[in-house]
Amino acid sequence: MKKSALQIARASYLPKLPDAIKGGVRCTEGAATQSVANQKEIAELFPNTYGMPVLRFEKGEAREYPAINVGVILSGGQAPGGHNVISGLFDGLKAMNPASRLFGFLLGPAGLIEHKYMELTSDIIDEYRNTGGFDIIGSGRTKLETKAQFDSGLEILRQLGITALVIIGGDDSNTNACVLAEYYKQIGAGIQVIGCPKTIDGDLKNEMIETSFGFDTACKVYSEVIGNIERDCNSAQKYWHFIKVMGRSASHIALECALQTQPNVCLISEEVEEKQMTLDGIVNYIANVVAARAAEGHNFGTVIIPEGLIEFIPAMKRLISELNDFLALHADEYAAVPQNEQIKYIIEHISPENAAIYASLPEGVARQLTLDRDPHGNVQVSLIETEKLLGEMVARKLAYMKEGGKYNGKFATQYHFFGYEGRCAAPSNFDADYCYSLGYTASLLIGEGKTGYMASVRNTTHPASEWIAGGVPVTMMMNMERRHGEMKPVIQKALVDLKGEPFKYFAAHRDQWAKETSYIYPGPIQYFGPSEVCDQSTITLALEQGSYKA
Ligand code: FBP
Repeated sequence: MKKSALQIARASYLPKLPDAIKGGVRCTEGAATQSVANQKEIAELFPNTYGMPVLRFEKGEAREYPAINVGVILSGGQAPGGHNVISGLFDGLKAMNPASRLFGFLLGPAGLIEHKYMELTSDIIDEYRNTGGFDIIGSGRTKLETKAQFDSGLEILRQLGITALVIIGGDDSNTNACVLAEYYKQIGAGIQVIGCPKTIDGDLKNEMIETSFGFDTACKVYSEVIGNIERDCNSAQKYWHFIKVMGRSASHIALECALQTQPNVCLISEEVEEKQMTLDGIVNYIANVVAARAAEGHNFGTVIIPEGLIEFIPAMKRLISELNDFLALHADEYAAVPQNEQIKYIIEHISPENAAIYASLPEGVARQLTLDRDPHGNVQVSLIETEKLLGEMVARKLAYMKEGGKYNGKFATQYHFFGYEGRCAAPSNFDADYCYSLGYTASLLIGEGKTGYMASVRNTTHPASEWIAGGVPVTMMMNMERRHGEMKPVIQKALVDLKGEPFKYFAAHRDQWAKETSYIYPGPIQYFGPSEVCDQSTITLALEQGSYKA
């Protein structure tokens, strides 16, 4: 396969490992742990994997490990660095015993259930070191949650002589990994299950997991292009750019991109929800920023919008929920309504409060809210063009303000959505090292015979040599949440903490960024060059760990 010059040069990059795990290791155990909430319920649901201690690897004597066959699965959305998790796992297993073997299940958890797999040999692994994407074995969103699936998985694991499985995924996939670990332990299957924290969304993090992998690279890619747009915007001085960035529910990506690029406006869904903001309130906020800049002769600007915003606006959430229920019950009747009467039909059939909001939406968005439903009958929020919704509503508001003499500028818009552009980028040095260390740590957890653990690498704002590698029991991160009408044990999702340092820093500067043109242009990720250019962590992580230098 033909390769780019960067791919060729990058293939020889040797990811850094924490010093503590470079040679022989010993595993130290902390005190027994508790789940973050609902301790009694979670202890009852996980009698075999609850309460285990946090583990830490320290330098120790080299020792012999038996050869072992291990399986690996990539689960959910792509995130830069997945290939390095697999290469770290592979190298770690081979370092423990060169006769160990690694099998990859294809296209996500479905590969395990449907017995589709391939052996990952050193030739294959070498092709994928330090590359982006999940294409080495593919990924998928099949949920691993029923006994039948677990049993079907067990059949192929037994056939291949696999006694440990590594699941690389987000909060839901790692929750399911823990349920699987518990089940295999309960039935005495002799299969260990270890998780690795993946998602560009950055919402799988807590005291023991400082960041999920991929967040660093994806945010740097989006910030590069947002910076380029800001520079274009400041050069031509004629457009307002409305930029939506991925992040299904949490706004970590939007916040990090704002910290890196200092746009005129960035919305944070968690704040919108806490302040119970209305769509109108958000539109007024943006329109006022536009008007204030216009008064200074600046008819241009940038607005960052988190993908999940719409579901955090309380009134929109209620509207979407009523539309979900209504369309589930009246799908056929609605389908028979002629297209030009569909909006009117909805307005006449839903509650007056929701009908008023629905009627106020631009036609395109109103249609998206009723047409695009997922297999569970829910609207697919990520397909709603929130950036256009806000741009069009701000334009309407400004026209109204103009009539009242409160605005006298020009408002022309450009729209962007950045998501898939960043999920498979070649991992930054941070992600390349972090992912490799996570995979290597997973191999050590396997070597220790552990199950129900997630690989954890901490102290990540320090040089990689000082990183702390270990394992955290998945049950420690769990609480009970309502899912599809039932209370379920799940890993607690980390939304943006409005009392946390990253948000506080943003909130302290946003008025200035709104008024002035304070753009920062981060430029592309650098893989070779001075450490202060190539090895920076995200600003979120630096602010959280108290190492940010403004
Ligand atoms: P994961 O949580 O599975 O890592 O995926 C995150 C994400 O990239 C979201 O940011 C986005 O909303 C979603 O996946 C898109 O999903 P899909 O890849 O199925 O289009």
